[in-house]
Amino acid sequence: MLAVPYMQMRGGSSKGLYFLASNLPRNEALRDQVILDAVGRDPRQIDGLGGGHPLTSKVAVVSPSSLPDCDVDYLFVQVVVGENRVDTSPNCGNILAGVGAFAIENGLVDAQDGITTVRVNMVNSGNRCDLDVQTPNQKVQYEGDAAIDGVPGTAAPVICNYKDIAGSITGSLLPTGNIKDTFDGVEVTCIDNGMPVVLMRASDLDVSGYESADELNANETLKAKIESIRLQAGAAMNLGDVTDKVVPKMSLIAPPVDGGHICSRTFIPRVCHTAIGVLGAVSVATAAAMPGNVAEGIAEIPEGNVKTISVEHPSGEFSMTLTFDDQNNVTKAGLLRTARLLARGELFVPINK
Ligand code: NQM
Repeated sequence: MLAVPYMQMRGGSSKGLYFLASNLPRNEALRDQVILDAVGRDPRQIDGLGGGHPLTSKVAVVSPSSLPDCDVDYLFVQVVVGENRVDTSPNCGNILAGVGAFAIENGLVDAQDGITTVRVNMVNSGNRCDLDVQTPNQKVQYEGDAAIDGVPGTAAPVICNYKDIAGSITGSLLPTGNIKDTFDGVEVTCIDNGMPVVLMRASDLDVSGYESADELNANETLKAKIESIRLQAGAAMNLGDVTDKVVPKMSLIAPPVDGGHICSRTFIPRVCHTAIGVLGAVSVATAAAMPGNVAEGIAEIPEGNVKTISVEHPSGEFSMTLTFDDQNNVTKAGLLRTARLLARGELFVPINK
């Protein structure tokens, strides 16, 4: 067996394995085989450390940055549950929340006394995010008073400041060139502000948008309709054939009911998220703030160039502060996450099959 040093962390409302790139094979195909053996190849991931769900089947590969103004490069790898393959097309803002602590714990960044800013180059999208990690006495602090929905208890805050994330994967904020498109007779808004997402009015798909994730996951008719729209929208968003990709994500939207600005139920892309992805939420909020989008008349978006927008989801809400320029581009997205170190040590993977 090959012994691979690793850490397991909860990053935001996801959980994943974190590796130094230097501890994995350099060759990408071999690296992905090691990752599949580490996380698990079967639907239950019984022969690996994954949890059998997209949110617990994730990996961060971290290395010193190739860019002069960043500290580390972070590659996100989604292990596609039960399909024995990985997808590196999307980014993940939840796993990102643990990257700062991981970089400091592994000596890639020197901790300051107080707060350490770790400048991350997000390799999947080529965008940047600065993470403010709590480091009193130059040690990473995981415990604290910050709470995020989808995670029990409280932990130390990690402030994530994303820069210029429009068109992260598709090349443009509105990748179809339109604020609204129609697929299978359903009006949608296709957007990419950190994550390619398709917004659809829940009522147009014969659901309320307030159902639990379990109820929506049990609705096979709905899931088939969403997948048909996804395949057409993906091609129109310059993502090609998305049959085997985990983007675009699919968000059902409805009027807010719990003090937020818009209510969401997001498929990632075939399982309904029990909360919402970080960058998924940023994309939903950005779309909802643009004139003519499919959420007009549904979302209640605050005025001004700097807006704090709360996206309701099945287990609470997700708030972020978006700074818009005069062309309605988001120049900055600031949000709160937490992270926790769960385990560190060596993970064993077979060498010969
Ligand atoms: O959108 C789920 C998650 C994510 C991704 C997903 C994420 C993001 O909750 O930035 O965080 O959309 O697959 O971790």
